[in-house]
Amino acid sequence: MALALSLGRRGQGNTAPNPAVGCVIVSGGRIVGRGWTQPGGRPHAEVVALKQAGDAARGATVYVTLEPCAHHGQTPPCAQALIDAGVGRVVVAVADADGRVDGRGLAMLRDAGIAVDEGLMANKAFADMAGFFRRIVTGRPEVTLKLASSFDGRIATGTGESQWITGPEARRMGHSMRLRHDAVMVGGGTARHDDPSLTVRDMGVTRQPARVVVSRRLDLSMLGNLARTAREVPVILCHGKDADKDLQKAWEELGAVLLPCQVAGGQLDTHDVLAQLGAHGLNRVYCEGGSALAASLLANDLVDRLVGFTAGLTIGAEGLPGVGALGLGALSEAPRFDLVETRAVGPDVMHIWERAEG
Ligand code: AOF
Ligand code: ZN
Repeated sequence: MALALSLGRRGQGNTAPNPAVGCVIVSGGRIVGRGWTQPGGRPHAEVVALKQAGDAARGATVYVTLEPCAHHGQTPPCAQALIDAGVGRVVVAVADADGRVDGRGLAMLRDAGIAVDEGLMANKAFADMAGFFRRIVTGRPEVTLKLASSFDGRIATGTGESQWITGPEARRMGHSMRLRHDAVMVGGGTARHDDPSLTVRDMGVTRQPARVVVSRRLDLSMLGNLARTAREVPVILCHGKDADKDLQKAWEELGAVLLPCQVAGGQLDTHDVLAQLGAHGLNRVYCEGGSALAASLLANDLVDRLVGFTAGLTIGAEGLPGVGALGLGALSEAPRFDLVETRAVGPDVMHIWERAEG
């Protein structure tokens, strides 16, 4: 199952709206098939592993990180494929919360006389596929908030200089994290100020996560890097329902996907922004700022993971803070996260935190 989990992670950021599942088929103490959910979400992991195993699947044990599907979706059900292949036993890490499956895959296997065990390494599987489960259950994707800052939490000097606070190693690590998400997201201010391309570069990859910009008025440059590359790598614009119609049309003509969102208190409502992104099929979103978007997500309790890259320099109070005002009344209201990893990355330190449950 540990191997199935690591195979599953190969698909992370590449399978939405499907979860990134891994599968290993073992026969006579040998691995005869390995598979993971393919780009775009299909074929499913089990189908890939079964194809590799061929006749060796007969009587074999199958380790799969998610309950095999039972529905006739875009492909025939994996549970049926496992039955047809004559496997002897199926070990599943977690059940599928998708209403079309939801225990039916396990029941189909058991009804066919196959031994089924559930729950092996369930916590790990649940964590790896948390984005999928969150979207299926709550409608919104899992959100990682990244902040590359000075020791004192500043992302730019008072004059707006920000390149570079952290070193090339941290930037490279940041790019590899982009790849494991379905989309990279920034606020309109960051898009205007930095003119980012938000793509993954110099890593030998062919596939790019989508780029999401959250901009109430759509007042973004149509000559910048995002607009220039909108036909090659998807650009999704979350804008206010009140945004200028001509701008909406112009962005659509450039190839962007437009998602109209609710406005609350003069700002885009990030609850609705994430609901729209979930409805669009995104499971895992990597937010790279700026300070206003970060503050809104945090204030609305919509951040699941923090990734910090901290550099050994201080910028001082005149610098731009990484997170805007949260309007906290007391320290006890501050969103809390638990430390899960720290690592030296070149001259900087990376720290990863996950939302404290309860
Ligand atoms: C599996 N193995 O590798 C994955 C599964 O639209 P479809 O037909 O591709 O079905 C999508 C659903 O299948 C998805 O919502 C989830 O319940 C399940 N994903 N199932 O047996 C896999 N990725
Ligand atoms: Zn399936």
